[in-house]
Amino acid sequence: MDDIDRRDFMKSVAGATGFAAAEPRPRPAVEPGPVFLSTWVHGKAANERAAEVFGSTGRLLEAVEKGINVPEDDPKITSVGYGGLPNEEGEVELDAALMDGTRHHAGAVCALRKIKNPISVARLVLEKTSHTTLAGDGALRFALQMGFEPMQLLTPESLTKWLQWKSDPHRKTFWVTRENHDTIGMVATDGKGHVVSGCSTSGAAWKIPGRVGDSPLVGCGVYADDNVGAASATGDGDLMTNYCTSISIVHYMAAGMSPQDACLELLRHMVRTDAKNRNGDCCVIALNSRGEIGAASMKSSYRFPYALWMNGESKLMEAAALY
Ligand code: SD4
Repeated sequence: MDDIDRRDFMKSVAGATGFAAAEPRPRPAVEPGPVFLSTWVHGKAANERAAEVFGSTGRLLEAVEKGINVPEDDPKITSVGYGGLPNEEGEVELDAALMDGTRHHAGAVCALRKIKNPISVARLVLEKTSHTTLAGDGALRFALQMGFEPMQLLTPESLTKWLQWKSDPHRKTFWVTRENHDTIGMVATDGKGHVVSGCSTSGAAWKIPGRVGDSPLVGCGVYADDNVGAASATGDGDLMTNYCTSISIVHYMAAGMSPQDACLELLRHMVRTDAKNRNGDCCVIALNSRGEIGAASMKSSYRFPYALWMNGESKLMEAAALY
């Protein structure tokens, strides 16, 4: 197919799907410099570490990985890595994914036990194998082969919380409803058009063992394409997985929307298909390869703080809410 035919073909596919084809965009006259955008308050320290690593190595994928390691290592954060709340049997199972917008390829791990840095294991799936996703025992065996140290991921605090939950005869379970939140999602650009998306979580607390949320799924918790931008998501993964949130946002940006409009449009689309989604816990972040950013949550009652590192400045912001 020559170039013109290919463009027409991409446009007709885009029309049929409602999405525009991702054609390379012209670079801006003034490069924006690196930008790091992360979910939640703990995203601030993660961004700062990522910016530091990027400053010393110039490697964006590594910067996002090391940034995400910060909340993974922090036992006080009960939704990510060490100290993350366990499944209903009291075992911590972690999900993570890292996607490189240049290679258009990701590495991911699901339901990984005993290893506190799933994002680093996900990076090695990307770098050292021809696979994209490893799950469960296989993911653990791979991590051990790569030299990761197994450890008890429950902290005294998370064990106490699990015991309290377990002893409550009226406890909520995922056989009925759900609870617990946070997760780290990070999207970044080097300021020269390269983008990366990463996400790491212990998922829904008290989940049914083996449950996989949206975070490690390519197109859901992460998506990155240098021709357009990158997105990530946090909230109710059992809901958001059904909307392939991150790839949808990137496709909205490819169709010409700003990252902010693309985030809001994804949430609007969720409500158009099912009005009950107005009450969903859904938060998304995005940036385009020109360094413009967006962040949105479905409802203002579920406040969504996010963290931005740009031009050497690190700050916390509050996302726009649709309702
Ligand atoms: C999940 N989306 O496993 C994750 C959890 C999360 O804010 O992001 N909570 O469903």
